Amino acid sequence: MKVGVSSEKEEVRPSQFCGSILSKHSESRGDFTILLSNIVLGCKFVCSAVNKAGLAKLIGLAGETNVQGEEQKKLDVLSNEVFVKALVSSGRTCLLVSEEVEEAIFVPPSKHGKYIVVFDPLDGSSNIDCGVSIGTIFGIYMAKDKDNATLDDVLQPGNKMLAAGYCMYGSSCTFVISTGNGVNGFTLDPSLGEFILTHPNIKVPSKGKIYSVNEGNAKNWDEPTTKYVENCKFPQDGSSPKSLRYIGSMVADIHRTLLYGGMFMYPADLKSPNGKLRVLYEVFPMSYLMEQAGGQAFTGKERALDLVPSHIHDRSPVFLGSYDEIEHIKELYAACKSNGA
Ligand code: AHM
Ligand code: MG
Repeated sequence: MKVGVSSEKEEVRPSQFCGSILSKHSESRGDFTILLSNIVLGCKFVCSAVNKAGLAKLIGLAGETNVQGEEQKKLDVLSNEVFVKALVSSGRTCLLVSEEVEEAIFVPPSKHGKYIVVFDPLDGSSNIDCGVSIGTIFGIYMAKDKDNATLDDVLQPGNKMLAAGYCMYGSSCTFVISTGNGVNGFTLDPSLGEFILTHPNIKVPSKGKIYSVNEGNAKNWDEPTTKYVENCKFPQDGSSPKSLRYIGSMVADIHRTLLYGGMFMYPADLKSPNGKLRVLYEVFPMSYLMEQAGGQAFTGKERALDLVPSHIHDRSPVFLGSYDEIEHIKELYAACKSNGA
């Protein structure tokens, strides 16, 4: 019997989806495949740690504060170490940016490779202790000169990313990736220890019946966000109200949005004019995936992937989801601008 969810499908691994990268770089020697294998290995390791977190006493605070001023959890610390080691030891990276580390990490020359990886090793950390889905998010850039990489190599718009993806540690472990040629999803078969292609060529529905936002911030929202959510609840066109779903783990909320359609947003508000989510390793990878799946990502001012970060830990408001939903929020921002609001 063939391995996979459908008996008609061959077993396909994430590294086999490197085709579009390899064809863009005819000099390719399999470096990207090796890099991706190490990322996947890191995900399997973190998945295993997440699954036994309660038993191994890996939940709770580690007693340190990260660069965002948030308390680090033990699993955050562990996940960061796992990915830094996996990426450095791949010998294919020269520069790393992690949510958990204040400064960019310059890889020692003996391990230099041409890729730059930006990542959030364990996103949704407020959900760890209650066993709700959490995940790893990553994006990959290419350095101009691997032996002289600088911060400028990483302070680039998201449209320069070569690939992006996430791994969700939920009721199953799901790895989703795009190398610029569509989006594919894989599910970890724990008995094999391998990711199997279960969601080929993911396309986000052009309309959606779900909106996803932390509504506790509503009193500080701007007018377009307020109007959008009001319209979700009290549509004026006779359509049914939308459902609200908010997990508070970006990976899980985006995964649902990719599969079911709708809108996920972390907008600006009066308290946080730049929103909460980090440009390089949260907004960009998810925006890349959403566009590759046929959806859109918008900041309230521009296409999210056109942003140019000026600092590695910059934040931005973001609206991600079905094509038509993002068109709607764009119209609301445009109307607000023309009214001078
Ligand atoms: P984290 O990197 O500290 O986990 O924060 C990011 C998370 C996202 O996964 C999620 O979308 C958001 O924070 C939830 O924030 P809030 O609790 O303000 O709704
Ligand atoms: Mg995060």
